Amino acid sequence: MKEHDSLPLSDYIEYPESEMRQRSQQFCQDVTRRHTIRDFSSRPVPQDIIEDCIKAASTAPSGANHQPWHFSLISDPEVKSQIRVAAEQEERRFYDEKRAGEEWLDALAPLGTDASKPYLDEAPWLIAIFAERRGGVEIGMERKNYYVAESVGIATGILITALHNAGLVALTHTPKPMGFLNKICKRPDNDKAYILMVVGYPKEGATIPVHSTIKKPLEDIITYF
Ligand code: IYR
Repeated sequence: MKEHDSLPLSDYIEYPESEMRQRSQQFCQDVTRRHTIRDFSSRPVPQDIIEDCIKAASTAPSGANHQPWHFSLISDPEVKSQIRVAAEQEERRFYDEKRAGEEWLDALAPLGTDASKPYLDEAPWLIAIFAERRGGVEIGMERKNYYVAESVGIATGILITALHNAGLVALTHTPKPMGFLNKICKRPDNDKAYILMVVGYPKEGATIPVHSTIKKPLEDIITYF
């Protein structure tokens, strides 16, 4: 490798194989209990817990370590309501005016979703995740970012897992198009609204669609060489 500043890897922990097996199985069991939820309670969630989950997400690997993500944390009912109004407007075009097209609407039928998004008002937190097309490793740098969608996708995956680990539930909501989020969250045009994460506790009697519990078996998703 070329000359560069480096540090010893000091926080790696190696486990005996039996413990690795136990830990990997335990983690798999834990994340199998994660479900995408659309029935949210309005019970508040302390801000510091959300911040810890975002801190976990921000450890994600990213193109050239530019960390091309921004998280707008929304708990103000007025802002949530603005987001609901704008999102439902897009969703009505998507569902009711059939902008989605028949094939897409057919694919969504087992989820039972429609243009009504009460959780955008009801859940205690909305996290608008933005992908920064430009930025660089330090704030204010005017550099191109790389593998932006991949980087933000990985960070979002860690965020979802961290939220679940903390005992919260989430919905990865993607009203399309999401340009209205730039305006409401005061993000520059260079940012692409990536996902609107709805976060909180499940409402009493919350349900999950049977469709979402059907997971592909390993033999269908792995090939060995
Ligand atoms: N954004 C819409 C539609 C939607 C699209 C997909 I792909 C989903 O997996 C679920 C919903 C909505 O939130 O209803």
